[in-house]
Amino acid sequence: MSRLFAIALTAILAASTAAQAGDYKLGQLTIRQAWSRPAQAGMNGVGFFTVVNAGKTPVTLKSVETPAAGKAEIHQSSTKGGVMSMRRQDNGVVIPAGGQVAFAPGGYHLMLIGLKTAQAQGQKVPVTLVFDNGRKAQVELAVQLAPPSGQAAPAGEHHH
Ligand SMILES: [Cu+2]
Repeated sequence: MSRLFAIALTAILAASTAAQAGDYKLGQLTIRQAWSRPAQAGMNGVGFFTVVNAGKTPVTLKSVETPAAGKAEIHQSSTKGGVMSMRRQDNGVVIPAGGQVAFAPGGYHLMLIGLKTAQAQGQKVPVTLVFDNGRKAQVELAVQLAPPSGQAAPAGEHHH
């Protein structure tokens, strides 16, 4: 391969992997398409996004912090016998090396318990994602009615 060609190829690769608007980078992690739904003050809010781990080691999302609610937890929804329930994920959620996990309706989500103010469409809700390596990602959830187009499939499905 000629040197010139190699340089051109590198440039193309760099362009195609450039972060999209609304992506948050934290080392080898990318947090994509962070969003929430409208909700009233005092109610619980949600948080959805996809975490992509380009690194060679798994990373665990341990906890979440937000000034927007009394407290924030990581939950997983599941359906058993037609009944949907939610469970707090006290051990966090592992993002596999070279993989991704979607926080999406029906699966993993952030639960913002006791919203201090109403969340209206178009607003941004600040949350801090705390990972097991001690690093924190500041993310804004875009309040909207429907999932962003092209959002990854719910948690549990892996993409290669
Ligand atoms: Cu929940």
